Amino acid sequence: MSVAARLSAFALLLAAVFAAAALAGGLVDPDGASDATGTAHGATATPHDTDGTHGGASADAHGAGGASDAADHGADAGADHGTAGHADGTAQAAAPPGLTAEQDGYRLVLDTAPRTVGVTAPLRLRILGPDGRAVRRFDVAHARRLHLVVVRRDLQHFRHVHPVMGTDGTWSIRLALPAAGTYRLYADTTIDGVQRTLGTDVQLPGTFTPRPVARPATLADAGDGLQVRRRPGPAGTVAFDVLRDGRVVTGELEDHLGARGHLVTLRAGDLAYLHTHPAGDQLAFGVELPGPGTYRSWVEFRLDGRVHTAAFTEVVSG
Ligand SMILES: [Cu+2]
Repeated sequence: MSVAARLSAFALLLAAVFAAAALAGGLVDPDGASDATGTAHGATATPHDTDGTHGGASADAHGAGGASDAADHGADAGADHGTAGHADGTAQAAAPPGLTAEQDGYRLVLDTAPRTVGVTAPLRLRILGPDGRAVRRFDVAHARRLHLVVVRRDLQHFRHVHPVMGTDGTWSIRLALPAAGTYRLYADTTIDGVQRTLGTDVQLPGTFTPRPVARPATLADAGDGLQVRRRPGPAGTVAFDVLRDGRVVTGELEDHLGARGHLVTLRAGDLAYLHTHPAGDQLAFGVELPGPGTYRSWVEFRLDGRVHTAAFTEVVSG
């Protein structure tokens, strides 16, 4: 056997071992190396958008269910669709995004976070590149260079905000976390065309009373007298109708950060992260859930110049 032949035999063996390990861990993506599809994993996204009026910082913040401090829904910046998939061609497609603070040498460092329940305080983070220095050049994906999703680990208190970057690469925003507990923080970025979502936790001291994930339902409240109804969409998608006084208003939806809507889905337990955008003009999303589990999704859309959020639970049995 030549050296080359032996090497490739070894590579095959390694691949088989990794595949077996991945199967054992139940982490196999149903599509195999599907990170390049750009539907769920790759799609970047974006949301909320508000020009923040916090303390003069121009960060924007938007809370679900009206829990946001200083949320004031401003106009979108120019939309730019940078829906890059994980086009790095590596074989790391098995794990869903958002589970680690480091990926491909890029690392999320949380410098400052709120420490007191209900008190608006700075949150500062940096994304360090493979050279160990703060990345300062981010691609614009859905009108923002960084999308920050914050949610308590029991899937309550969802927030989607947009920090502002300083010249040294530090991203800051002022926000208040409404209750004690451990929050998961996702920094959703695109750098050189590759989208990555890095995650870390923030602990907020106090008496923590976990709440169960809401039971699956087809109708959810979106505030301001609006409701959202979930239904099967075309071609295996999941679609949402926005209702006002029981009437569908989907046709009047406005663009929100470069898309008709946004869908963030988290898996209960490990909090794997999926961020999806509709392919067309409707709120219809091709979500590829990575396996059995309970999932909580927040659909975000803009109507009457305001961003609205409705949350849904889905249980996928194994
Ligand atoms: Cu965003």
